[in-house]
Amino acid sequence: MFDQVKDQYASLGVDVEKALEAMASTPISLHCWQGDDVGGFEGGDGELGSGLAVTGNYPGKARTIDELRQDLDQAVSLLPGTHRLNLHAMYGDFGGKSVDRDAIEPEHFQSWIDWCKSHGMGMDFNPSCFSHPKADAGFTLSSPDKGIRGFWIEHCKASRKIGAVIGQELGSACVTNVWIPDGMKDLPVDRLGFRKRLQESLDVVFEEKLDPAQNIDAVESKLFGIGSESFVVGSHEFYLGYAASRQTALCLDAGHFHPTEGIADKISSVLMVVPELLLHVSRGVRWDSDHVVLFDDPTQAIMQELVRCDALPRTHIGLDFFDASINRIAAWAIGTRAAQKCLLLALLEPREKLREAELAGDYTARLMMLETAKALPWSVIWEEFCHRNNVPGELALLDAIRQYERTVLAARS
Ligand code: RNT
Ligand code: ZN
Repeated sequence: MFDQVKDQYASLGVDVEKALEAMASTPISLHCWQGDDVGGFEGGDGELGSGLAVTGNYPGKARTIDELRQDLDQAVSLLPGTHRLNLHAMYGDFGGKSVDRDAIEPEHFQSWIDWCKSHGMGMDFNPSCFSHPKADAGFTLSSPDKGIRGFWIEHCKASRKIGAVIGQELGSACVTNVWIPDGMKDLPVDRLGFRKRLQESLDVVFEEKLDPAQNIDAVESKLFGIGSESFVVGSHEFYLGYAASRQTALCLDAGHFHPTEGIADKISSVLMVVPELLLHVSRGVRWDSDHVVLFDDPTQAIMQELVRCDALPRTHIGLDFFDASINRIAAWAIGTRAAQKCLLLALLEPREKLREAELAGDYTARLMMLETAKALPWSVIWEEFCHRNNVPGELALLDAIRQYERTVLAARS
């Protein structure tokens, strides 16, 4: 079956083995926070704030570092290919001590680095500028309070240093992504003041030059959050300008735009002005609700753009969703595999033929071929990819998830 399908693709000028090689060498950065509803291990109340919300109370959530690692192991065993871990600063291994955010050190992340090393995985990092008393007033790096601003500047600086150690130890650059919740429920009168302060703070955070082979800085914009409906300091325009002028990477989160506004069309433009792109592949439903990613049109469009623009080498693909209403490991597996399936479909596109048709002005052929490509048996290639990686195919996935639920998660209540 596979060989037959391979020939079929070859007749359209598509090299299936090359597509599979690209799949194998494109990691997805697994966000640790799907495993415990963005709780972290600081030993506080784990109350999520700053406009983020996780709904649902599906049993079996990871309560400790060991449980989270066990769950990540399980998730990884369901994913074809080699992936990365995306860790938030609040998930440090603090050994029961209370370490405030401005005091985090590489040593608090050594056990995660070792975990990644033993798994042959790279690692990405994020300062956690939310769910903290010093973020409760709604502002961090743009706060009018100098002390608050200073605290978060120190946290972000410490995070970059940790990022560099991660990159050095794992031999693969760590993407350290700064997202802050700063914004207002109601209409501000001094937008400019907040944005100037944010720019100044970021410039201090990024002052120290780090080796890009170890740490890559990224900044993430947002449109609105719960409690920041009228104003977000770090808007898309703000960060596009910031990243372009400072040559940092830009993070596009699929849920951070107007509900019908996709990020796919932004990719080619953004890559003209910033060196690298970070994606938070997510799915907003009516709002930035962080639903599990699906094999849907917006995600397909994102992956198509990455392939069509030859942008994979300059793009870091991360995920950002957190659903507590379903089995959390299933959420990781379904969402990550959906992103991978979209990428595979994009890699299997008869690109040359489509491009030729477009350049010749033959839009009839272009439209027809796009439809034909959807109808080709791409899922046979997907099953082959799963098989070569010794992970369950689509029909075996649910059983594997249920088995772990019965043997491991059920014991956690
Ligand atoms: C919030 C941003 C941010 C967070 C994570 C936890 O709207 O998307 O990326 O979801 O850092
Ligand atoms: Zn995000």
